[in-house]
Amino acid sequence: MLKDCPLWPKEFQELYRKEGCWRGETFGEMLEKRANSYGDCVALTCGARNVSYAELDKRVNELVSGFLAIGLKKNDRVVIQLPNIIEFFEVCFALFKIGALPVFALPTHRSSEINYFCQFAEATAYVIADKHAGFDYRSLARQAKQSAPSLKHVIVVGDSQEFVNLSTLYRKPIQKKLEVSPSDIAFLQLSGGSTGLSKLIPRTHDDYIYSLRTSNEVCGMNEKSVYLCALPVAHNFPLSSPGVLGTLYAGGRVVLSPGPSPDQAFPLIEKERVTITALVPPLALVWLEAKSSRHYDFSSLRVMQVGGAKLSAEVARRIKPTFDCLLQQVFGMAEGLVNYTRLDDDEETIIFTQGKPMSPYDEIRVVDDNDEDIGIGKVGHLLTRGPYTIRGYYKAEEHNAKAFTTDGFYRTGDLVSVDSKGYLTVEGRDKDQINRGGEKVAAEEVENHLLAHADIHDVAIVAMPDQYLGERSCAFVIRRPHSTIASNELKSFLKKRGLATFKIPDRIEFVEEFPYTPLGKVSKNKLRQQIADQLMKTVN
Ligand code: J2J
Repeated sequence: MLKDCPLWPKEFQELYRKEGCWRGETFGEMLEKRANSYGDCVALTCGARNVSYAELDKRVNELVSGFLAIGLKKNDRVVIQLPNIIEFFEVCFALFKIGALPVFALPTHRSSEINYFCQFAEATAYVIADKHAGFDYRSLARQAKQSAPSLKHVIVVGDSQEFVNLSTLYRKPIQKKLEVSPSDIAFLQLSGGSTGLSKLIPRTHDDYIYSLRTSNEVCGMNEKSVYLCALPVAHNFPLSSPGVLGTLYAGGRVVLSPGPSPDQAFPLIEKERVTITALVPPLALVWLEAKSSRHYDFSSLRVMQVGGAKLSAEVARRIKPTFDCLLQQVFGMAEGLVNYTRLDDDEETIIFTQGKPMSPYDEIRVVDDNDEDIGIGKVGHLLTRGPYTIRGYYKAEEHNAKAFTTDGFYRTGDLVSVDSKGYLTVEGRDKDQINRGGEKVAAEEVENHLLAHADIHDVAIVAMPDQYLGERSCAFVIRRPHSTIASNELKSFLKKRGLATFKIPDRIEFVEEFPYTPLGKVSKNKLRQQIADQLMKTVN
């Protein structure tokens, strides 16, 4: 078992097993069982390539052999940064079978994030595509090798240059007993982060597979389901709610789209007869706008899920009439808890709420600033615990003491209200994070990068309203005396430091001083108000 991962106390483990939530299955066994039951059925479609369950399992076993041959072993951490391609699944399942742990990076991450993941997780391997969307990932690998002494292998899909080519690792399967337990950590998922750098989220086979099975029930997934993965596959939403892994659990078919644009996704919906897909709110808006001018057959589509950020009621209302399918709102988090509106909920519930917890074993508390429970309909902090919500981040003892209550509830950082039927509405956030249309930016992480600039005295980053993304980021900056540094110079400074583009502040406001709270902290509330007022004035 990987060290430094707080797990459920014994009595909860027993409860979740006794209640049949955790059924003692691993991802490796899950794939083998599906290969037995659905061998000839297509598991994955990517471009012209169709891979059956039997082939997937065979390729995975070959890769297990190759991974073992280069020395990968149980509990090794492997940073994976791949686009939506079949190899993502082959690599993940091969690692699951060995008991090595994928660490899921996003294709938009750059050297700042990748170096940190490799260092912090003490990764032994890093798996990339050669190039994707015009970016050469081998340059990231070179930097990662310099910065993380633990990194022994860089494995590349495509032109590998000085690194190992993934295609050379599909070797004759060997008969070796691999000891992987369902209660082992299967992988490390990334948190959106609020304080400093992203935390790593340890998820077990047992808990994650339970979340897939429950998601499948709620979303009506079965072997006829065809799931279009338009969002980046490693993100927790398309990975598991029910996403690509839920679809494979159900014996359905995953269709991989290289990207989420209507030009990429619409033809796939028609051609592959897609039944369900998942979007973040800004994309739902783009799809709504694009639908009338593009004449594709959407008649197979039953469910359009939208989540990751708050969906406005105006946009929600347009989904069903435009696509002639059900809308499902999804409010989830990589730490665990996932809420869904149900497919048979009434219109009002689907349009105005973010759903209710998927499992009867999810415990929800809405509390005031003193952790006292508050009543129905009132806005408070959402706390949760349950059979698929973590009890602590990986190697983060100090942070865990703040992010979890002493009795194990995770402090989500979300402000919600709950109605009499148990449905949640997301009303805001008390974590220091900007939600840029589903992409999470931890203010402190970007502030620390800016503070490294010699011309900057102080900085505070807040969310500002945005019609399209819901929120964008605005950095308030106090320059050092006599400095005349401009916004574009600061933005290129951040880019050079290797920060993912979505984290670079959309706007920089130079100020002489910050407003303070009575307790002497920078008042981010006032700064948010200030920029919102300013934007209102420019609109009017
Ligand atoms: C408002 N805020 C939302 C929603 C997430 C399914 C769906 C989403 C995620 C995800 C996920 C929201 N309305 N509908 O992992 O399995 C914000 C909240 C939450 C944070 C989690 C899944 N859906 N959010 O988005 O770990 O603030 O997971 O705490 O990326 O996104 O972000 P993340």
